Amino acid sequence: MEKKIQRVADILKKDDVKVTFFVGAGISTSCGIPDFRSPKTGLYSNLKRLQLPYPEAVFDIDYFRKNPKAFYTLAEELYPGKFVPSKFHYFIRLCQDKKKLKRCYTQNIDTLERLAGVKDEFIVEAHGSFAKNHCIDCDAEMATEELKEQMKSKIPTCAKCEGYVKPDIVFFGEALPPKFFDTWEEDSSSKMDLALVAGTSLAVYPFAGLPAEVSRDCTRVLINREQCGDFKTNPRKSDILLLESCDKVVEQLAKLLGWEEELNALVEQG
Ligand code: CNA
Repeated sequence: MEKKIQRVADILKKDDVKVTFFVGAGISTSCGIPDFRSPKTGLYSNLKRLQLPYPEAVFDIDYFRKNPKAFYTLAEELYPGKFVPSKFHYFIRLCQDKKKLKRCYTQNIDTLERLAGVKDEFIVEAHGSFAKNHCIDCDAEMATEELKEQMKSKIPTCAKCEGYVKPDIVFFGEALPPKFFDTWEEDSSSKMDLALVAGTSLAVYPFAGLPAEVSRDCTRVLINREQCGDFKTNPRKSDILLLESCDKVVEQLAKLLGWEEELNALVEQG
């Protein structure tokens, strides 16, 4: 493992080399936010109490129209504000500070990359976030304070048309934000040195298809508990597989880069 992490460090140490992150729920499990698919601890295996016809229904726009309660039960637990970033989130921030960050594509809706200090220009929230809220019928916006207030006693409802309001997180059956497609077009057609895929089962498309589109001269790294996606079905000779916990890997990586103290300082400052 150490040798493989050293290979990543050696690439990152080179002048002008930048890293592009592709991350998922696994970078936030150490913050106390369950992922979807981990057996026993994942959200999908703990959804029995919501009595869903199938687990993904909780994030399905058609199901939400008929039964918004399931999503709002979960939203109360997942709502940003209760959690602090992990070592991994701060590692992304440190890459930014060291001018080594090209972009951070995230499937997460917890906004912990922002909380760790990663700037908007570097973040692509492929599945949206809780930052804004809209009516699913007339698209009127509802302020977050109002949404939170209504959540205390009922399903948030539009003042204009009485449609249900939901945060702008992308549900199954909804389009991804234009920023996702525009930024990927820009990034995939320019130089990419290092693609670091972490904490994702690479199961949700189109996001899951990105690592396969990374150019052949770019080194792909997978930091995950399991081998998955294109790393499994179409492995490349140059791929680096680090099947370990995300925080542990960046802890070692920071050590090899000589960034350990700075990373710890960021974590401690919170
Ligand atoms: P997923 O399908 O649950 O996969 C998570 C992956 O991470 C699995 O392969 C796990 O083995 C792995 N994993 C879990 N913990 C760790 C760890 N500490 N170190 C290394 N690997 C770990 O989640 P994906 O992100 O792939 O699925 C995409 C969905 C999940 C997106 O639409 C998200 O919106 C959604 N989601 C987001 C959050 C969040 O915002 N924190 C939480 C739960 C689900």
